[in-house]
Amino acid sequence: MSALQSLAGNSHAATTATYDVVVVGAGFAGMYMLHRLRGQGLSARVYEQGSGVGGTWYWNRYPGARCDVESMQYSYSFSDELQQQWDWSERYAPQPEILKYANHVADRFNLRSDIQFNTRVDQAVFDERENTWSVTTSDGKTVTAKYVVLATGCLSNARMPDIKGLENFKGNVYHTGHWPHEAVDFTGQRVGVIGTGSSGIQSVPVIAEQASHLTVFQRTANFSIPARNAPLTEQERQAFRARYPEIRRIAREEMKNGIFQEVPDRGALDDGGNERRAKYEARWSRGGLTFMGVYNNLALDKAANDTAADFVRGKIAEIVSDPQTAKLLQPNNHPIGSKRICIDSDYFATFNRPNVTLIDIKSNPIEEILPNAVRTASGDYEVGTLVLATGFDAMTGSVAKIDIRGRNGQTLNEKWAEGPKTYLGLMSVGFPNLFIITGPGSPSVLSNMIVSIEQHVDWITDCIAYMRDRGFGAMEAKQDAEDRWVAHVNEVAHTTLYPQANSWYMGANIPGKPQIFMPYIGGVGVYRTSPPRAMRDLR
Ligand code: NA7
Repeated sequence: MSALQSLAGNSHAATTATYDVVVVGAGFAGMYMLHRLRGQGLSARVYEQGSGVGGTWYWNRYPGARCDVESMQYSYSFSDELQQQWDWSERYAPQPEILKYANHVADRFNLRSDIQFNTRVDQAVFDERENTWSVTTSDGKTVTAKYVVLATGCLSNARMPDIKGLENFKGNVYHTGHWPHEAVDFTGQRVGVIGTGSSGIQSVPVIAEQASHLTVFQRTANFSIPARNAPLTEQERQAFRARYPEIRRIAREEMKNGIFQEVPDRGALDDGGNERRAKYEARWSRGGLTFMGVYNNLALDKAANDTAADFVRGKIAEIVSDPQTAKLLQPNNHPIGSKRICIDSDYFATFNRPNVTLIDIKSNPIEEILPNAVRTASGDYEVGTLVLATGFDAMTGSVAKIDIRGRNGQTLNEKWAEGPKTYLGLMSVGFPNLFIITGPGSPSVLSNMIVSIEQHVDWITDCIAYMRDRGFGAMEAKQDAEDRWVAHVNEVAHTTLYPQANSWYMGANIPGKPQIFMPYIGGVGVYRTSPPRAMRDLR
């Protein structure tokens, strides 16, 4: 059935407009995409499910939510005026400030007039005769566009856990990734938090201060490094701003993760025990993601990794007074860094509070949620409010929700049934003129997202301009180029310790999801050298 026939069968669909480009999502990727497309004189329509801009920062409003990349680097670089004028208040920006920044960008670049809020994209169908996409939205309308850009985000599809009885719970249930817009007050309540990834680790200390009692249900202990968050001084901001062009260039071109930092020149086992410990101590005191940057082989060599993991386990034992609780909080089933390392403010110390209990649900699984309690194999824990910090269907979840049909009516979900297959994480064969920003197969979540977003947006903009200048109708990767890229992504991942963890990078947190390491681990610098050479891989 052709695309047009299939649309003709949908009585709600009425084609209302034609654009050069439809962009799905108005987070940091969608906003910058719109800005660049307008700069090319192209017409674009952005659809956004939320009522405002900001993407992941619009949805993740849970208490304690912060970026784990420092504010001066987790920001757009495309406008020097913007980066010189915006004042970040803290080393790690809290969610409300990042959302304010997103709104500032939307206003400053006058983006809102081309964004349709409260509108979900449900379907995109490629018309092979016309080389156009028909895009159907949740308001029942269908528009036509030559290009579709999925700016749907990597951590946008919050995942409700499949726990028996959840629907019978009498109190409020909140998911960290879908938090209400009004502040939630836990004062005097018995709260249960399920999940101890980054969202759980950030929210637990804040909730513990309000709740009469907090029970944390932990399935897997995670490594976490203190953020050492603090206000940024004007001098610190100025020091960064004065060097911004150089810092941004180095972050893009020379760093693996898109974050400007010192590059280690030795491995963990090249230093003696005392020297190594002193270096870990210094990084622990400084705080933040750069802890993992102290040596160059922590992600590659298990023996090297063990030295860092042992150091952090030792810190947990020092901080947590009750030895049994400390032991439970010490991660022991994955190399440090093979799951996204967490950055916290007083997480481990929170378990010294008299109103906080840790329950190990690995050895003692949750059996059922009762109207006012969580039932585990060993007993019931009374709770009046539940916080689910259970994560996302990461990297592919938001794309999979859209019914995307390419050549010969093939759906993207059919094509990706055994795992996502892309060329450079940007396109998928059989889906011409459809781009994914920071898609699976690109550095995306292993990098400073804004660095990767800007690179993809710039590439897509250049690609569209190239095609327009030459009057080309459609483009996609060649099959062998995609096959080679998928194999390369997989091969590089398996030279590291990352695949040893049951992480969302692997799709391991979603029952039934194919377990494939999704992001490209070669680093943003190496990755950046691929696209310009890639034109021969396209048709
Ligand atoms: P994560 O990192 O996926 O963490 C989810 C947590 O929830 C993790 O501890 C899971 O345990 C736990 N979980 C998930 N499902 C269940 C069920 N059914 N029962 C009990 N526990 C469960 O998500 P976050 O939101 O914290 O962070 C995502 C990213 O956002 C983060 O990496 C940063 O990049 C920002 P598990 O480990 O699967 O045993």
